[in-house]
Amino acid sequence: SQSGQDSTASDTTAADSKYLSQPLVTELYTADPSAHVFNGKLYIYPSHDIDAGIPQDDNGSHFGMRDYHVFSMDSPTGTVTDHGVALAIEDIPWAGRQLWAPDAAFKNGTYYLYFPAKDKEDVFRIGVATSNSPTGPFVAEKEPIKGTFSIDPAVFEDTDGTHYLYFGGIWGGQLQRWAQGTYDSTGALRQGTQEAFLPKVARLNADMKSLAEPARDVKIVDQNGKLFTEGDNDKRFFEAAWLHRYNGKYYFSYSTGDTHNIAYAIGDSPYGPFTYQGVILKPVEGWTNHHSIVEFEGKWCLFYHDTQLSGQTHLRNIKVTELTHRPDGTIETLSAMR
Ligand code: FUB
Repeated sequence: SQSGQDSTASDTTAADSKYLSQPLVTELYTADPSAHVFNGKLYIYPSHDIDAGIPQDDNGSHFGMRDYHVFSMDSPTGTVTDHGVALAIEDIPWAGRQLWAPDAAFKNGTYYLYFPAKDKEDVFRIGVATSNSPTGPFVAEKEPIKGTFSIDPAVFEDTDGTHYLYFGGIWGGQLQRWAQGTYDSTGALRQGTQEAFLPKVARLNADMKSLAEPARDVKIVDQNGKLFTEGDNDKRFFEAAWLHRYNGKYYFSYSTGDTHNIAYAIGDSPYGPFTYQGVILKPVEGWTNHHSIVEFEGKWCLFYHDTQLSGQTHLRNIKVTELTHRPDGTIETLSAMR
């Protein structure tokens, strides 16, 4: 099945014009779009939202996704092709439930799909699956990646070919349960003046399926070099890590979760520290906000989602719009609703 952004846009009603852009896919619900250019073509690796019939709670239990589809586009304004099921939960030996936001990478003829899922003990882990095609089908490894936990993997390839895996998310993403380095189901969220939890990063081994080092904290600091507290919840990391490189600088972007911004910070190394700069995308319709940033044919694209098609927070639709780096390297703030 196919869904063209152009045809969707031509169906736009007056009421829809309040949105920054129109849904890329209308046949299924999609979210958390991780976009990459492989062999000159744009590929999108989103979550596939379904109504699993599970009531909404603060742990995100209502996000009960069971498989992934991969989409491709010839251009950011072109037709979107759905390549069908790329990986299903039944084919992931260790997974119990909830296939959340994935990402993908390419190396030496193999495509890698990274994804979070709860294991059979209900602990979020990050898995990897491989394919010789960017659209799958992907074959999952038997075990999750050793040394990973929590959610929202994002893989960044630096100019020297080194790959880094970023991950983590608080609340339902369980990052607070790993505060001491091992899993503690009673691990509490932080409050007020306590230091906010930090996302994680580790270099990947050449096999792309294992960490080359223990995961370390990604430090996000204010203009004075100070880490954020939990009380700074309009700026601190919540989930949805992404890294892109622009003019030799590293841009770490993420969702502030309960305050619904996509924020960003700039650093000189993929490991950080990253200095907070501001908001890329203001809150969208729906509770979650999750994005990716990719350069395609000289233009920078911001992929994101909202709930325009369903009006329900767990049934989202992916979108794309242009992102602008100003001459001084900062990014223009976008408002999702006009
Ligand atoms: O799609 C499920 C979860 O919602 C993702 O993993 C988070 O980033 C949020 O978008």
